[in-house]
Amino acid sequence: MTTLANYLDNHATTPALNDVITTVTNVGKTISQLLRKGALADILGEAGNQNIQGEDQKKLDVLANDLLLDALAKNTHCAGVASEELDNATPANADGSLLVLFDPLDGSSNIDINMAVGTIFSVLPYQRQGQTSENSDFLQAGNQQLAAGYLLYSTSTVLALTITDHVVMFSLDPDTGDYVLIEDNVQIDADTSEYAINASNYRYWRAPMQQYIDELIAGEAGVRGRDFNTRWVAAMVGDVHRILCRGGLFTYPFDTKYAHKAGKLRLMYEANPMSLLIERAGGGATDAVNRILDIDPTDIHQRVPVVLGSKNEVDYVKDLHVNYTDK
Ligand code: AFP
Repeated sequence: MTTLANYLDNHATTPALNDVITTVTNVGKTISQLLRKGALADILGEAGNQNIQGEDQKKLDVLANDLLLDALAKNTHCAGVASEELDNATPANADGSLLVLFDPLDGSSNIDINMAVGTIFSVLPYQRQGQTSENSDFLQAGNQQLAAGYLLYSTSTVLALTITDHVVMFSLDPDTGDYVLIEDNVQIDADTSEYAINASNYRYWRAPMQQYIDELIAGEAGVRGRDFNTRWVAAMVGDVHRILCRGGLFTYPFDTKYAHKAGKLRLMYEANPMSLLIERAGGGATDAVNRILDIDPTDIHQRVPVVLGSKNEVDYVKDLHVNYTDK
């Protein structure tokens, strides 16, 4: 049996990275326990305020955020933290060599209905050791990430993690508190017949995305020549986990539903970490055309359209967009 501690001792590129991932995943154990108690822990429902995204915060959004913030503030290797729930990045230890970004509770609209939620995290290098970190220190492309992962709180609590060139998965043993290795090299099939999208936004999509989904719905009778199936967890962590387990395509495309949002998902602490995991597992991740990990960020909360999953399907979406001509 290999635990996360064993794995990190043998694979973490530096003791600092080992320590920061240990801090984040230890908080994941606490969040997992709180979710298991659910309504009995008086942690469900609204917190009564909104985050910078203008979204109503759930009690657990705030609690998960505060637990991560407090733990990382005490970690000497962490120079600063950026969170979906905080307007600006929070400086931590100026001598730290790492920056940590997270969505503390992704899919929080699922909490009150007892459905899957998760924590998404990303680790970037801190280039100005000895100085107080600022928002601008976090504006690094996703291809600079030193590590990325998520905790999925579902029927069991699973950790997916990439530090080097592959993706590993651990399951949290509630009896021992250990994360136990269950997959040592996750690989995604290049082809799929399963896709995840919130189809209620169809009228807001660009024409190429409408055509792509029309083709999938046409199934065997259409140009794709085979039937497709859909899944939608309404928590990116759940959809990405399914794709890492059995392939598929996930997309939250560009839409005109809200003028100031390119799509819904955030680049720095949702799309980038998930894209690193997907690519390291042999999949693809684009904004429909461009590789997400190559996007140079301009704001820690900027949004980005996302198409990720089975490589050949992601490439099909790109070709369709690049070669699209109005009929
Ligand atoms: P919440 O955290 O507000 O529930 O949003 C989750 C999310 O950012 C992502 O995890 C889902 O894939 C997506 O939004 C679901 O969006 P819709 O509610 O529009 O389907």
